[in-house]
Amino acid sequence: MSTTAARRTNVPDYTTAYYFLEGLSEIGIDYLFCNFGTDHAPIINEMAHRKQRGEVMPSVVRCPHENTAAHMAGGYAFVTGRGQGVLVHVDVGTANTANAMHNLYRSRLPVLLMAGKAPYTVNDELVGSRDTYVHFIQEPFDQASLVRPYLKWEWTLPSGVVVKEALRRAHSIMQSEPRGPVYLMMQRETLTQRWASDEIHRYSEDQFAATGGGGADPKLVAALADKLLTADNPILITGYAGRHDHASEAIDALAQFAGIAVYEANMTNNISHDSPCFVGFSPDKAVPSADVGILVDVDVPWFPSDVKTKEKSFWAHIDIDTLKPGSPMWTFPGNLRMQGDSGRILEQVLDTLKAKATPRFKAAAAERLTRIKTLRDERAAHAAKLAADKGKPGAINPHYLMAELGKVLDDDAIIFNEGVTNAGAVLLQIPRKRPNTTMRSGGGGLGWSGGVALGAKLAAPERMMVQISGDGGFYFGNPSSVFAVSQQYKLPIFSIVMDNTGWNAVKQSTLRVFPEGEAKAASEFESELAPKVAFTKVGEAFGAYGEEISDPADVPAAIARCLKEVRGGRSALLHARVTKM
Ligand SMILES: Cc1ncc(C[n+]2csc(CCOP(=O)(O)OP(=O)(O)O)c2C)c(N)n1
Ligand SMILES: [Mg+2]
Repeated sequence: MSTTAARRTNVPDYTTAYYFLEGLSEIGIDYLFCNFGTDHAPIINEMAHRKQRGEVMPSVVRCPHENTAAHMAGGYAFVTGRGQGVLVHVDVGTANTANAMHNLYRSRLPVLLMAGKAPYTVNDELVGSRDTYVHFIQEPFDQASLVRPYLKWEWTLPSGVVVKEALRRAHSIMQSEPRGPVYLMMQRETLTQRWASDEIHRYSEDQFAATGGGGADPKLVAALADKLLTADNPILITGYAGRHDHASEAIDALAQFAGIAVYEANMTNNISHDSPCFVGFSPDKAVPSADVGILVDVDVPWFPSDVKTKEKSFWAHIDIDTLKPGSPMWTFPGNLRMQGDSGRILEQVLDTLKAKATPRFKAAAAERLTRIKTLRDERAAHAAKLAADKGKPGAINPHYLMAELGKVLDDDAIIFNEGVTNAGAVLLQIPRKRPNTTMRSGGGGLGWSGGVALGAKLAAPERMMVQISGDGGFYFGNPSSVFAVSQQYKLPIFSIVMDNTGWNAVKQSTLRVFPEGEAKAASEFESELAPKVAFTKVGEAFGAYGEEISDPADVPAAIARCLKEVRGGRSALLHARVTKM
């Protein structure tokens, strides 16, 4: 008798799927966002088995659409930093997550995507063999290719004996910086294999932890400090440093000490807008005259077609992801680049600068702070002026709508800003005190904000989650699935649809490329959508509170009613007819 066989007589054995669920819990997966199919029979059976035995396993959140499932995992990771599991059906379910995987990859959010694969046996040779039509047509040659551009790692589980090892590897990779999605595929025959419990090894976090970002080489730090010492007009641009509180604090501290104007460009995770040096969301006017620039956690600090840097200007690039290996082209300046935890690196820069600071530098920095204050005051006045125009019936001014919302949201609320051409109004009118309380997707796949808001709510039930989308974005988000999950799992969110009657971004893009073209002459932009839609009914179908407004006079009371409903435990959907495109 072999050693394994001998052991099996004494040690209880279970299926791969049983250990798979245990392994998920061991790597810290608390939630599985699921959309099931025939591939999951072994897992569903073991879920019942483990539940019956009172054994630990992740909680299941059933999502009617995979777009919701994957984006929910993204929202959970946005709040906690911890990737969760998404379990979908073979190639077709994977295909339905592709848009979300794009968004999560570009937003550097960890997620463990998992899917079955069609069974490989057809004559009932093994438990789980093919037994239905779809098993014969759901096996493409390269299932992972459906999402491969958005993955850091992928594998098909070859045997249950390594299931926990594979999960630990998937986890270490998704959680290591820069974070992102990983993908594990499994066949039914693998999931039904039986293994003695001492054949399945544990892989502890202690020994197989993910790697984070570190500090920088002190020589490079000193080189940047020297440049700042003599800079006349330094600026700092960030896009996602706000994902860490300490990075937001480090930016503020360095900027105040050195008199640096701070911009958030094409932001995805906000820093604190309370910082006296924060001066707005477009560095376009500042870049051409900056002699020293610091890029901190950026994807697109400006559009090179619109903005040129000053000749002989010096740029430092500090980023958890300086190389952008996921982008074929990425061409922003960096006379020196430091990859690592931007907060830690900026702390190093500040310490070094403090040690070197001269009276001349301090005087120049103080003078710059006065100029920065003027810029800040001008911005605030500009925002107030825009918000003062309430719009008119049928065309509520988005700036007014957002300013009213901003008045009643607390600092802990999180805004998921999918406002597209109105995203600027959201940012300008609702400055955020706390970092990471306004999110925009790092990707361009519309339809993320509902699912992400739900996942965030699951992670932080005490906080208000506000989804803001355009009318076009609302459709992309599979809203029936979003509100179904909200109802079933008691995850109330506040959804606002800024309805400008269609795809304004598409219209504006046509006008940018062809300012005097045929489309403009004919006023034909192929952008209008159904004009008389009652979006509120989509929410109402799932027990959400719905309210449609078109008169600016109704804005404050409608927002108050919606917030009250959300606090009372159900989602609210505010359909606002805003300035038409
Ligand atoms: C999945 C997906 N399909 C298509 C697009 C292209 N696209 C970019 S913006 C936009 C219009 C969005 O309309 P809406 O949400 O109403 O915002 P608006 O442009 O009107 O401000 C479209 C279709 C996209 N980004 N993502
Ligand atoms: Mg629109």
